Amino acid sequence: MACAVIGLQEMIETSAERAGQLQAVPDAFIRPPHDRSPSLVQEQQLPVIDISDLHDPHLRPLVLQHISHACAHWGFFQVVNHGVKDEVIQEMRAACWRFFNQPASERNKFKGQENELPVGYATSFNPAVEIARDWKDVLYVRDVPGMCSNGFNLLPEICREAFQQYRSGVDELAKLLFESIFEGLGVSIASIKVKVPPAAQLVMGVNFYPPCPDPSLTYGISPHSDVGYVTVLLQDEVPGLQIKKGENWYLVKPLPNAFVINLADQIEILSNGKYKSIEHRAVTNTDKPRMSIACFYGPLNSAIIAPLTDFTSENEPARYNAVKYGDYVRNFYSKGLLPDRATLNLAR
Ligand SMILES: O=C(O)CCC(=O)C(=O)O
Repeated sequence: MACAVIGLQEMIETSAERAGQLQAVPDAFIRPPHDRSPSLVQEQQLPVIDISDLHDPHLRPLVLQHISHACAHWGFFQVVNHGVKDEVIQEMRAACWRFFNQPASERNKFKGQENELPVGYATSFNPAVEIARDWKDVLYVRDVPGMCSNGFNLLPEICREAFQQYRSGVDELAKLLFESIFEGLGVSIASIKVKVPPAAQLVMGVNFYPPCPDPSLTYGISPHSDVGYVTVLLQDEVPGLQIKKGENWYLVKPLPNAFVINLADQIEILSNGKYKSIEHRAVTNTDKPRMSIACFYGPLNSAIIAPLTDFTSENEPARYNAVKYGDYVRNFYSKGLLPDRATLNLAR
């Protein structure tokens, strides 16, 4: 379906104000004053975990302890020595830039808002319902078995192979982490296979945030929690990602070639709230474009997700209702991004 909303990048490129630069934030992006990013952000570094020892049966328990501590206290952590080859990461970054550096006429061949197509080039999250648009465009690609064709085979040739290679590497990492997260909670790998619907769908979003004339008026991406199981995010060297812990916001400092891992809503539901899905957002800056590549792993849309009996008892009743993941996703995409982890209300 063609999308009528003009993308941010195109708006900037065709700006008549001064050869391809906007001098002010257009009204469509300006948030109400009570709903803008406060400037106070904590500097504390999130956990950084070397996961190479997950493959060593003697050292694995120690790494699992680190992961479980990070999940319980932060819900967000960075991983290094993760096994995804450096050249695969570099080629992926280059491929993303190749896509966004094309003329608008080429990019717009893929135009379509999120959740509409197997591959799409979209702007903000859901401009049809947002009070203020986010300062970003996104190239997304989906592999949702049973729902649509595998978008990775439909990408433009200038980036297809790099995306496929990158996806293979990150799939392996996600599987390793998915198992480790449950093992850290005391669920054995054998039980996970029986009790937890597999992480069988992937939505990848390449976020492109152009420099913004006044970052205090708008967000790169509004506060939200992710809806699936886990997200594996690659940032570039430009800071922007912030997460909420208690009442404070923390910057996730970019580390070269580290992946940022975060827990999403379905892990909170399955673990009956032992682990939390964490609210996060991205802010913009005046000088540098920023790019992030998010891989959102989730179950099949037909999967029913409910707290595992491992985490419920007479004293600890289920805190979430069973939900069909497809309904959860539909609800998510029908709204703008919601703060305060409000997507979880569907299971409460
Ligand atoms: O750009 C980032 O660092 C965050 C991206 C994000 O939260 C998302 O794509 O949902």
